[in-house]
Amino acid sequence: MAGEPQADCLFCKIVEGAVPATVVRETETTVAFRDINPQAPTHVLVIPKVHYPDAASLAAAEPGIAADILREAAQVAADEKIDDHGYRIVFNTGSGAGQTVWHAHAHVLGGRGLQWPPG
Ligand code: DGP
Repeated sequence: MAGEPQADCLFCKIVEGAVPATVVRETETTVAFRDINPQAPTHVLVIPKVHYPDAASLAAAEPGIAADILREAAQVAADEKIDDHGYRIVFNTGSGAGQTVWHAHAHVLGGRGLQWPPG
């Protein structure tokens, strides 16, 4: 069923605590944890506890939780003190855009200069 945990999903396992992660924030609907392969001094992933394969399908089915992700991303940026210089929230969507984990997630990146276009 839509939103249900998937047995083969790495991020569902992190939500369940079956795979360890460095969790920095948790709410009723979201978990935020440090990326295992950081691309910036701060690189945190914010994910919904429910399983949707990407941000677009999450937003279509659960717009309130999609908004929670953005709110939590901003809170992570404030907690990490990267909001004064600016930070980036990225949803890679589709393999052509670099998505490798098929559970919706926002990357929160900051703590260094960020180039545009991102490449
Ligand atoms: P994406 O390429 O947009 O699907 O981002 C997936 C991110 O997930 C990537 O930056 C690396 C991160 N990642 C993959 N496996 C793990 C893991 O086991 N633990 C943590 N903390 N992050 C992971």
